[in-house]
Amino acid sequence: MPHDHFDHNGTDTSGHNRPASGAQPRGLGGSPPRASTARRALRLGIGGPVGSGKTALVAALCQQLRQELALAVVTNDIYTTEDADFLRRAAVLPDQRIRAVRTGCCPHTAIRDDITANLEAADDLERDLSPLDLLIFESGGDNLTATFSRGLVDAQVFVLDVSGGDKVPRKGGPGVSLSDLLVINKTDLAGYVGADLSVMARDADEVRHGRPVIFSSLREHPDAPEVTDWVRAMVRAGVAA
Ligand SMILES: Nc1nc2c(ncn2[C@@H]2O[C@H](COP(=O)(O)OP(=O)(O)O)[C@@H](O)[C@H]2O)c(=O)[nH]1
Ligand SMILES: [Mg+2]
Repeated sequence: MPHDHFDHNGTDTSGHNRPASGAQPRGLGGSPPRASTARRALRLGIGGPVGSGKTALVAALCQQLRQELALAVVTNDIYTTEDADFLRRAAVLPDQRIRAVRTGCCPHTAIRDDITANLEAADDLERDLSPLDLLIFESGGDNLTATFSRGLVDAQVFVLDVSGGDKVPRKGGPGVSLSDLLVINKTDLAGYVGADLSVMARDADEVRHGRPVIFSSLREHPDAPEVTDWVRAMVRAGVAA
């Protein structure tokens, strides 16, 4: 693991508290090289319904990109720090590169309307870990209307899964239609729920007018290779404002 060596005092679980002063890095010898020193981190939002595979995707991205990019993650849950705890247990990044925001309200509000807690968490991470190449925000699970404020993220990924049925893409909504990337996950379950992937592909193309769609099975391909390539290309392209 290319973990850098921080102590664990700064593992803020609210997103509001400053890390303890002891949380300063002891050494950055293991830090991955930064892709560029000229621009700030790409801020990438990952939204979508509860259980569609957002945290599994965040874990995959961290594992695939942590050696080549300096990255950190902010999770959003209503009452708990469940997703951050999962990512820490899975050791996808050093603990202090993972912050949990407890939204206390609909996570949709915290990523679109009142983004203060997320901005604070991002500022803390940028201050403690700078320079970063990539900052990932995972929204708490939400419905099809979830979108990120452009004041918070530069690009957004929306994750659906096939178990809701093949009707979901044609229901549209801003996440499905307007996200920079639509991921349709759990293709391994399509046969069990009678979902026709070609219908999902056709309907997604229709509502997205050429914006990209990637089908994935994180069960069969936990590395999420295509999504990883897409994120890598976004970072390299310098999409960050
Ligand atoms: N069968 C299957 N299960 C998956 C896949 N991706 C994620 N899961 C499982 O779906 C559940 C919810 O995933 P999670 O990442 O927590 O979803 P989130 O609520 O969107 O963050 C977990 O039990 C995952 O292991 C997949 O591609 N196929
Ligand atoms: Mg999650």
